[in-house]
Amino acid sequence: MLGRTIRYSLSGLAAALILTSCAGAGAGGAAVDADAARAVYVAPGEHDELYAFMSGGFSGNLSVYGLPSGRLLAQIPVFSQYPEKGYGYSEQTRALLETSWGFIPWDDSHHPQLSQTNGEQDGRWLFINGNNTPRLARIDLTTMETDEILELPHSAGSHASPFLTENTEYVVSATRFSVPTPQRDMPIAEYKEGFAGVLTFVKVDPNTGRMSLAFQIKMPGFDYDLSRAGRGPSHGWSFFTTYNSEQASTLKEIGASQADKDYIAAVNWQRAEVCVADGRASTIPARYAHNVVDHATAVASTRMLTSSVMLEAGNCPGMVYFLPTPKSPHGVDIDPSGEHIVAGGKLATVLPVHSFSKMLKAIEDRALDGEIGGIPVLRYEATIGGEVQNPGLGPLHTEFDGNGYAYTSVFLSSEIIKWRLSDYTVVDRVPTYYSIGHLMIPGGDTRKPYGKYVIALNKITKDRYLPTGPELTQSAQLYDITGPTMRLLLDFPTVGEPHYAQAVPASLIKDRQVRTFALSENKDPYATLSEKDVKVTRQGTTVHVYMTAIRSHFMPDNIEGIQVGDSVYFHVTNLEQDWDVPHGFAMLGARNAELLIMPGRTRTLLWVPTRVGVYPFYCTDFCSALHQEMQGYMRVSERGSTVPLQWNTPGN
Ligand code: RUQ
Ligand code: CUA
Repeated sequence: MLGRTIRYSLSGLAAALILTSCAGAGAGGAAVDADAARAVYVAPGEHDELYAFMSGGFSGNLSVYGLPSGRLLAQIPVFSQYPEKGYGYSEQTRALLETSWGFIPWDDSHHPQLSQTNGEQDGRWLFINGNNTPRLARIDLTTMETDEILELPHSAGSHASPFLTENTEYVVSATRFSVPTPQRDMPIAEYKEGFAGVLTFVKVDPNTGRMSLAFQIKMPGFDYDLSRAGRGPSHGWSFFTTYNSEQASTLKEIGASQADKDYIAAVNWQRAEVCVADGRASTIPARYAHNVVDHATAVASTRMLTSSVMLEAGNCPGMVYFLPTPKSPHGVDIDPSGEHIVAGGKLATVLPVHSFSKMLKAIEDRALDGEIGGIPVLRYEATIGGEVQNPGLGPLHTEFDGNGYAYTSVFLSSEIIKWRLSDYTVVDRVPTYYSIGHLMIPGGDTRKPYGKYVIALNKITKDRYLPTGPELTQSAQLYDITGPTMRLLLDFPTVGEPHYAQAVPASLIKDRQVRTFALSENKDPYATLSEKDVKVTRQGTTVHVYMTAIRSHFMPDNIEGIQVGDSVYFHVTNLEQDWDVPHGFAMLGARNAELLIMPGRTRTLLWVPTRVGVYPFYCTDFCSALHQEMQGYMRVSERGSTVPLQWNTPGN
């Protein structure tokens, strides 16, 4: 407000200076001009140019935004129950949240990754990690629904996850916290002797996307933070940052910050495949859940698996090398050519960039600096391609524009730096508001970035938005990177902490969006495909209601003969075959969720009535002019009552 008042009383340069300094102090931020507004304006009825998939952080889910407008389009539930859609509550989806620990209704999701073919986005699937209870999820981009969740055994905090090889051969994941492997009861003070870090390679079926655990690699007990796979010449390798190579087991903020350098672990997974085929790995007991949605029935089910293939890092020569890297690095990112391996040395004064070709040469020349647990350590001078000077304080993550420039997020100094890959020189820097974590260029981790925008994913917003009590929104900021200098265009709030995000040109997936599910192909065991087939059955205290929904009624809509304490399963089939006509279902006193049923689908909600009376249910989604009439009643009698089970049928 103050900035605006002053602007009217000044003119020209003086006004601009004041506006800029106000924005810098975060006083409402007027640092952008009308050009910026035009650049992000998507007129009513027009579509955005890109879909952005943003991790929901501690919400455990994923949100979909349009870019450049920053408009929120959808929330995709993944690791957390989502009552609005009945996700994780309906009988068809509950199994997705099963784990070896039992049913877990939440997680912390960090890194969305779009599937790739030849190092380019193919618009088929999106993978995302569950960080707390280590899991990987796959989302089908034609339905924007979670299709599969695989738990990762021998892991603890799957943070370096999920990072894809360039043809989506593998989804790769590493444990952040080393733990006793296999798990056992042991003193924490014996961390160095007994704890290990495990890297997991999950195979992806190229036709269906189905995941299966291929093999794991047991590594020294460091913390494994982030990862990226090589591409082009470095295809076949995956890179992982490590910290706490000191192997401190307490007060890590000090203990893990002693050494000048930690390591990037370079893992040749094609070599690992050979060692596994040669029988150098052992099959060890494990316990993990694999949850899959059957496409015919649209019902998820869980299979518990009991073993995994474990390769000791030291038992497969030529598979793993350590690249010394200053200091407690965070992100590791590979440029579109596959040559530059950029580490985010979060406590380092320079940004170290290893060279893949020098790394191969160092391996050939045996330019070694000792070994750790049978893993050769390469000499820093032999692998480093260059150091970016003056990168700011706390560089974390790097993405690429495909035009020879890299963009690195810098947490402590709250900025994005743009630097040239050819000579490691910083050419531009812009502030972010505030405390940027990840950043994202659409396709910025592929061979072909869509280098028009960079998005800052910020941890803290302070005074940027209207305050909302003690908890403030996190946010994203969109910058134009088509010119020589970066230009801020837009701030927009995000749902949960936007750890990472990926974006894809809308043209790649928008025409493949499923509009309805074919009713004739609905193989849900409780589907009711026409109104004349509706029925209610009782077996002991279990009641199954085979119900249909179509504008603007449920059939049956009146049911009597239900008793207190029954388990009533409402199997509601949406008979609509039109786009954008879901029906909702809500039952008074239901203690789990409502349902949202897509056209052609069946969803099931369990209701256990606890009181005698007559209670309504209704459609929660305003589907037609007579939506308010879309309702019915359940009559609940005493346990043991003689009221017969009855329901109305069409025309009756
Ligand atoms: S992390 S702010 Cu969870 Cu990807 Cu770097
Ligand atoms: Cu169906 Cu409202």
